Amino acid sequence: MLVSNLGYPRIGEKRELKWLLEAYWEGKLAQEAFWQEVFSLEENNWRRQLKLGVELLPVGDFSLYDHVLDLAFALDLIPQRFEFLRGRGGLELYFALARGAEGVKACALKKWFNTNYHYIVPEWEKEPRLVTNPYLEAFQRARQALGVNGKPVLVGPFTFVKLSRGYRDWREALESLLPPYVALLEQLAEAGAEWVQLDEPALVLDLEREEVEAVERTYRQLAEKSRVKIMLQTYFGSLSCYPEVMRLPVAGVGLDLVSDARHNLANLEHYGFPKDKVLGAGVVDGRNVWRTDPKRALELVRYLSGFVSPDRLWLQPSCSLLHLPVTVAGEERLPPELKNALSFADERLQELRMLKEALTRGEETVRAEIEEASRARQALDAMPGRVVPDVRRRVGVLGEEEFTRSVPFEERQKLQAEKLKLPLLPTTTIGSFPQTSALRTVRARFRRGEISKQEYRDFIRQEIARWIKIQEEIGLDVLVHGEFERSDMVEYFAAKLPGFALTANGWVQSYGSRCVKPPILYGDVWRRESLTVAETSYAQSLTTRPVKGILTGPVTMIKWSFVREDLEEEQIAYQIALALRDEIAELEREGIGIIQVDEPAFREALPLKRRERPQYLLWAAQAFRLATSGVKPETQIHTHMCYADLEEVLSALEGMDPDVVSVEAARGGAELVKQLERHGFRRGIGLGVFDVHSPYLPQEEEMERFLSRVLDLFPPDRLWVNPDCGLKTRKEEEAVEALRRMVAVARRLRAKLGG
Ligand code: THG
Ligand code: ZN
Repeated sequence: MLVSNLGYPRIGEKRELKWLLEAYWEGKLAQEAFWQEVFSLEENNWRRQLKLGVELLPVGDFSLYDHVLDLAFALDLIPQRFEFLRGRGGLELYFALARGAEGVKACALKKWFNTNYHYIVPEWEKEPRLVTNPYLEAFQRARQALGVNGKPVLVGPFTFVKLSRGYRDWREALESLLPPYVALLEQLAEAGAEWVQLDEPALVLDLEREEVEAVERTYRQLAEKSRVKIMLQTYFGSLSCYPEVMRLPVAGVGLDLVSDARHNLANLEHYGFPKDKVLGAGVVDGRNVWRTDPKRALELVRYLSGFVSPDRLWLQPSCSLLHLPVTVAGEERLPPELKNALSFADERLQELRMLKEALTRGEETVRAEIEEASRARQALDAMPGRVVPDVRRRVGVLGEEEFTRSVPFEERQKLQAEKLKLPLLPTTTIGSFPQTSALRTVRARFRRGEISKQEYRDFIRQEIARWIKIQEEIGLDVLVHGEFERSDMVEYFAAKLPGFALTANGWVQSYGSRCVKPPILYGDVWRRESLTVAETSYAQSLTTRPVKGILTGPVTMIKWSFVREDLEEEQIAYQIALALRDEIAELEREGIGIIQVDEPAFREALPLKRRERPQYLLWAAQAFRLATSGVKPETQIHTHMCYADLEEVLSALEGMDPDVVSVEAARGGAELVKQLERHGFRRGIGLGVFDVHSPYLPQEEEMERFLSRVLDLFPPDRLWVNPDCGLKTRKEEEAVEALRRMVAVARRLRAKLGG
């Protein structure tokens, strides 16, 4: 029985990788020094894992930006538009794909399955071929530095194809990957690697018959042609082609026995486990932060021992630990009962070692640790705030009327038009404006206690007032306060809502050097104080134009946090929804007539398996309605989603019963409008007419052409004009100029329409 790890957080305990990357990009760190520091971080990560008892050390999972990009790069899948950069060396080219370069757009970022991690989408403009082998290099570094025979980790061919774009035919693409994979594995075998972990999370998706057959073909050939042992690693759910995968000639199969474990276990029970393979048993959670229940985990492993002999059993996390912060140590500001009940990456590895000890040397040897873990879990359950009877009662008695607006949309539309008196094609923004370095400095000083709460608040108010003026000057129709009080919206709301806790240093990589610090939702959620009323109504007091209130919806609050497991997500969503409902009622009382509840995570929260989607969509839409349906008919409810790819969630969008939806539309917007019309979606729709993530200013002609096209398909009285997302990441001058142009376009079209 061995302790194996699938991947470790790259970013470093103190976000060392972030600082190195940013220093290098800013030209403050020379390339040689950069590499040296990066390798030392990588080595440090290895040492930590070894010290914590990892026996099969993942190598090559560390990445300067993203592991999917690493593989695309090794396979020379460099789009033509970057070719002119080749002369500048590998590192420049690599970062250009990730971040763009002068006049050249970066490759797309997409969510890695249903996580909050983004990968770089490989673009296939030509045949892949192996040009470098970063896994071999990492393997050799580990051996040289530590004398360890590491386990190289890379994305497997099927998942790689699934995540890529630009090939003509996926079958051909998969086929074309065989030679470079064989070469890559051969180099590893040559260097003395015993095992290679090929990550195939795509095998937990719903697969077509033809896809399963292609997977079988690919792995048969790979296994046949390579001397290294293949651990075919799956995660993020149960394997959707269990019997087929078990028949493959690979040396091991890794299963996620935490998320959706039921199905994997049922398959194990039904089909058994092949005698010729190693079972990589994902028995501790790589996605969530709760300490493992050692008794249950031991029971699970004992059960597995009935199917596979101990020498063929690896204990491992359910997926890479990339999705967890590094360590709980140092989180002294958390309530002790909560801190004790948590397990981040390092603690997960300790749990694995403890399980191994218990199973190989007897439970007595780790009796104290087992008892301690059980006690910690009980203490969590007994924590104040874990169960708040009033909250449970309120959710328990919800009736249909709390989920339903008093009048249907068609009538509301008329009442809202009368009250708001907006022009045709009203212009607005999504909520956030650029956060200046002055603001960030003031916030940091406030956090350090160098300035008072009053001074901090005054500064925020100044920013709000300044931007109300700017928005009036630009001529926007519906204003926002600008969200200057929020660094990260989820963190901001979590800080105010009982039931959430914030860590001091619980960073998780989101993409490249960017990290988030997901709140920990451990208790019942309720609204103790106003969340946004002060800032929003202050903004409204400065202008006669309507100011739109901006909140974050229940699904996004859940999806971007680490969430308790003793209560169904549906129930948690209703608790959050009720807190928002009270906030919205207060905003309404304060004279706010338009309220936007953002759900940017609505789509990524969609379960990977189709069979689980209808239920999710139902409660997710209900939670939104619970939050928003208490308002008067003339109060207008908006929602915002950060993408145009709405096909999967269209029916739920209707079920949310919003008055206006704003979406990204800069690409494929006309298609989206047609789709919405076809589905009979008769609400207001705000089309993102420019891409806020691009540093290039939008052209008026382009926006005008786009909107004119849309107006051929869509009634002008339900069309809004806005950027495709918040403007937080833009520079102030850029944001102002882009909005000016947007308003100019809207006005011209309005004149044409005779409005
Ligand atoms: N909030 C949260 N999760 C998210 C997003 C968010 N996940 C998806 C998407 N948005 C991710 N996008 C980003 C964009 C910017 C940053 C992180 C994720 C970012 N982070 C700062 C950094 O790494 O320097 C840290 C921010 C801070 O100091 O709080 O810039 O909007 N929860
Ligand atoms: Zn957005």
